[in-house]
Amino acid sequence: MWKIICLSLISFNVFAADVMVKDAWVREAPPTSKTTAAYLQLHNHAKENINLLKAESPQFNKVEIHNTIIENNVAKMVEMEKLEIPANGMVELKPKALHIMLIEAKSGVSPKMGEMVDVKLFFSNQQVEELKIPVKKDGGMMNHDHSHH
Ligand SMILES: [Cu+2]
Repeated sequence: MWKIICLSLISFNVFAADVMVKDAWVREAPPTSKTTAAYLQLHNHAKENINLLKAESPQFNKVEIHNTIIENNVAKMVEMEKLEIPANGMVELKPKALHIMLIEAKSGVSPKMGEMVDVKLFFSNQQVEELKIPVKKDGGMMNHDHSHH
């Protein structure tokens, strides 16, 4: 009986690590903005597709999974109900593409470079990832808040 319990604990741990998060960072927003975005890579080591179902942060009122689409030459963000990570594959969230939108910092100011943002990710395989993501500058050219001509 004891053996069975141990084995099931081990297999649960393996199962829980199906998704690996890499290279996570949060973009430092302009001083006037309460909203920013998180970017990261999601690696799926399972033999099945896994969905990212939702994200949460205690530092923000709302967190959404967004994609950026170009419509009539204008970059527009759309909310996604879920984000599929293909079996043995990878999805990259990056500026001007998929991202996790961190909406309305509860402190009234979005986090500055050097600070950390707590983000919790919920996946369809029951996996929950608790992340501490560093805030970084975005290199200047990837700001999707700018309107296009
Ligand atoms: Cu967005």
